[in-house]
Amino acid sequence: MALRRFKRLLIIMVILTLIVPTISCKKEKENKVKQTLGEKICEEAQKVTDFARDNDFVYGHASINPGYNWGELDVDKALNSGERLTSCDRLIDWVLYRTGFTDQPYNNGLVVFQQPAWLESLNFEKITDISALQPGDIVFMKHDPTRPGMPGHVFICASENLGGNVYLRYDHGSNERIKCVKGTEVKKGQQPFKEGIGEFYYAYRPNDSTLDVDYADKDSNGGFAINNEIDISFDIPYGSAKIDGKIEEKEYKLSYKMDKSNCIPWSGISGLYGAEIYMSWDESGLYYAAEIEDKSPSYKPENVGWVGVDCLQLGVNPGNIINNSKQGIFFTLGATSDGKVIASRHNYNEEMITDKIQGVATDHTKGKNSYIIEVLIPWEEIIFKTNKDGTVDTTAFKPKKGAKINVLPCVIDCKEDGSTVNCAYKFKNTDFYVANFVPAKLSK
Ligand SMILES: [Ca+2]
Repeated sequence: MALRRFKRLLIIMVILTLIVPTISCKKEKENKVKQTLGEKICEEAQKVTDFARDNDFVYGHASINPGYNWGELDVDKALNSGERLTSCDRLIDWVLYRTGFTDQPYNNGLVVFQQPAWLESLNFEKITDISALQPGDIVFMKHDPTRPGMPGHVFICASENLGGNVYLRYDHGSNERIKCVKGTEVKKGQQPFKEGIGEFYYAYRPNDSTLDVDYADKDSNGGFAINNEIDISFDIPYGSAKIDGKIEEKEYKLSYKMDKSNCIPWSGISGLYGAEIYMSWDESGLYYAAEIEDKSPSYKPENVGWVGVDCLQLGVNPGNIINNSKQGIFFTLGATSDGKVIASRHNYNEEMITDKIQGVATDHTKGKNSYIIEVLIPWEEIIFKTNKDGTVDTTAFKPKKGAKINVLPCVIDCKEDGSTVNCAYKFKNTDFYVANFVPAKLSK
């Protein structure tokens, strides 16, 4: 009997051991999800304003969106720790980036007069009644005299109405505000602080439908983890391809998908475009191809340069010879309407190399969902000795199995008339400097 009772007890204990942690984990998760988006915005605004004050940020126009540059709130990890600039609109970018709205331009960020349309595209609700503001609302003030109809200042509301339309706010609109000189209302030397709203324009409020975007991609960290890092490396397989604008399995054994899940725009705003990229190599050179999602690709007549045309790019560091502090050798590959690839090389020995590569573009006309660019870049265009000042000398690189050749693939989407770059996609933690290229090597 005793043995049977013991067995029963043992079974109950085992069941309890299995069940109890599951219950407590679930409870914790539910608690985190209960936080509203407005509360989350305020929580991030608190962290960001404390960080900017403690790390001596000053007022100015950041050339790199602080969301990317300081997303981790870590001075040592920031890409450009020399520039500690923030401003009213960059605070919004920064806080919303950390909240999960990471589809933002890498350079500069969204400026104040671009933000209302952006927030509308994210399903934020427009609020026009100043007395109804809530914590987490993005509040715009009138108005920029140089841009009629556009807001001139923006901050984050941090309280309910305290009476007489007085509110607390998070605001990076001046050195005084960044240093929290005014921050005596709640806690000395800290945001949020009380300041009159002046000429209220309107506000944008995150709501439930806002959750359709990145915010909804919840993970174990409550859904707001900042993870810009991707673990990616390329083994470029040995093999020859026929440059005909058709991508075939026998030509390219491996491909890499670039899309919203693993890429960010370094310029412009877009989450809609993606590309499948392909590489291989043989003794004649590097084969590079991509199928790029774009319903209205732009193209240019022959030999007018690359700027303002949809294109495919590849940065290369042959043999990883180029110093980490420098940019790689870049190839930009646009197309003409009749399917010829226009090619230019830049950073070193800059020139149009259209006649030195082989290239074909297909479906580069309106009406298709995607277009293809396929090229062979001969090794002679990659291995060369440049200026006497030693800017780059890659002649030590020998293309062979195991040779390192880090790369930066990039896809640029321009407006249909080629007037503006909408978006340029690159893998998330990659950048122009070869230190931030994708590790790659030639394989057999
Ligand atoms: Ca082919």
